[in-house]
Amino acid sequence: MRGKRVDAERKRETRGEDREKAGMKACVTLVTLLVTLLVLCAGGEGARHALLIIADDAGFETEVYNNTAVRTPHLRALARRGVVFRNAFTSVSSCSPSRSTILTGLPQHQNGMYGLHQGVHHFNSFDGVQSLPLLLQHANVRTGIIGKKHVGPSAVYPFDFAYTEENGSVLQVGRNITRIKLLVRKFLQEQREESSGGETPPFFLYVAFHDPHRCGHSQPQYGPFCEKFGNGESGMGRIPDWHPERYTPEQVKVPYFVPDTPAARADLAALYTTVSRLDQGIGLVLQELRDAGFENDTLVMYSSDNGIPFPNGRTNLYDAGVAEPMIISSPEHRERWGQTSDAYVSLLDVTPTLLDWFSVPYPPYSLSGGSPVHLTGRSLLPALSSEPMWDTTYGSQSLHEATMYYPMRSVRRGRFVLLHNLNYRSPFPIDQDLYVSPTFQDLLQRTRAGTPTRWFKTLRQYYYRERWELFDTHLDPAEQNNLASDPQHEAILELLKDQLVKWQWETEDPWVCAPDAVLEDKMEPKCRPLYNEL
Ligand SMILES: *[C@@H]1O[C@H](CO)[C@@H](O)[C@H](O)[C@H]1NC(C)=O
Ligand SMILES: *[C@@H]1O[C@H](CO)[C@@H](O)[C@H](O)[C@H]1NC(C)=O
Ligand SMILES: *[C@@H]1O[C@H](CO)[C@@H](O)[C@H](O)[C@H]1NC(C)=O
Ligand SMILES: *[C@@H]1O[C@H](CO)[C@@H](O)[C@H](O)[C@H]1NC(C)=O
Ligand SMILES: [Ca+2]
Repeated sequence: MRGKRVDAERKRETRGEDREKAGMKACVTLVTLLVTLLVLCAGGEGARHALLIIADDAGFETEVYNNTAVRTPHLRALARRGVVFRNAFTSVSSCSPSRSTILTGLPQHQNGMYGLHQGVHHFNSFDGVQSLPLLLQHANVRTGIIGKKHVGPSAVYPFDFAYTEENGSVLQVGRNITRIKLLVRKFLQEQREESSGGETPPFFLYVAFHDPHRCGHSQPQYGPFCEKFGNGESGMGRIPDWHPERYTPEQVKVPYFVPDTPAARADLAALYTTVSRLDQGIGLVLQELRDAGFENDTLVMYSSDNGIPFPNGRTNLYDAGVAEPMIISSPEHRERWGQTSDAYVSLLDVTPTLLDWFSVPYPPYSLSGGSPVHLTGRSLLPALSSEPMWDTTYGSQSLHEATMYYPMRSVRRGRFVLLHNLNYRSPFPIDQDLYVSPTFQDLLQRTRAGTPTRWFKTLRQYYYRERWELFDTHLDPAEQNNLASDPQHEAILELLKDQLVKWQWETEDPWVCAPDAVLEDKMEPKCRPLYNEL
């Protein structure tokens, strides 16, 4: 904002020089105008701020998306002050890769975060990536992160204020909503203290809840979704600000991609309880923003990094893995408050949106030494004024855990989605966290025993996929009827294949020639055939 103002002043100055020749009077008028502008600037009016709230593995378990079984009053309140997107998608259904795309605007195959960041494998983005926090820092926007970071290296993702799993307990900074509230308060207080002469500098605060991620793999003592952590029961500790909401297995709404079994229903009920902690945490964060007086200058974005951790969900590029909740609330765009948008938007749009909000340009640079990097996402601010005609999003997944190599690329356009499963001859891999979950264990046991699974697929279908999958999501929202070999859909298949590969070239995808050719990228990059019968 301030950058924009300075530019405007410079332009006015240049124009002023021209006019000097035309007459002194005009010049005096201009100087007066300039002084007025400078005074306005120094007055601190108009500094814009941004708050990005990302939940971990959250889905549509909220009334905002018409799930009436869950109570999430704070998300509902946020939706009343913003636009709800019904077609928001992540490009990748895995934690670190998704967070890297949120914070860079570049798909995982371009920024280098191919898989999860934690542990010995610690996937990282490339050193040269110019991330959102880096660009904002260079533009004198103060940056803060509270909660789950899960990306690296530090030099690519710098934050001025950081309370994350890197220097604390992820349960505390990501699930203890009292702790999160106090950290937000601290950040905003420091922000006020940085004000000089009444001017509050702009800030970007990223609150990355660890809720409602599963827990059974890491802290099983707190229940499958850590739904007992801090509930005041013996050994669980207390989170003073949390009033747990409890649900019975009969109350939950079972999504089409989850087996309707007692085990899965109990699993979903636990998820709902954890969603209540997320929702109340969001309420506390927004209250801190109001109390600190920033409500009317702050863009608030809410979304999640990937789909819910159930079979067909997280780690898949199917709808259940990539469709995300998304609410954007802007104090400067009230005309669409309370409305829903059908525009197709992507988490790759978060970085362009926030750069636009702060009037920070994306710099020219190259990662490959070849063509310059450019963002293929877009600013979503126009959608806050009127409904746009955006109808396309892209997907790109390579790994989740290091052993879970299953590269996929996808394009969604209108009612059609095309998926390219590059390694379709290997079984689809299962992550450790899902494996031990009550829902998946039940599915395995039922499959082995030959009893009805009450699932919409067989495990065999789930593990073994066609190379190309084309679905008509209007007629077939569960994506079960593959049209890729249907002659009637050949035209749309070819169109989407072309569009997908074009995006892969544009985003310098190292997998662009796989699986039936090799990318030779010296001199003129091209695909050289393997004759491997794929
Ligand atoms: C919820 O349902 C109502 C009524 O059918 C519909 O108008 C609204 O768009 C739905 N909201 C979302 C986010 O899908
Ligand atoms: C985490 O890092 C911040 C600096 O960003 C520091 O102020 C804070 O004390 C650290 N927290 C812990 C628990 O070490
Ligand atoms: C949550 O954080 C608050 C404030 O730091 C602390 O008093 C409380 O014990 C914490 N709760 C748990 C369950 O760790
Ligand atoms: C924000 O604006 C509304 C009216 O538009 C006003 O009622 C409220 O007090 C303002 N909040 C702050 C923190 O200035
Ligand atoms: Ca996640």
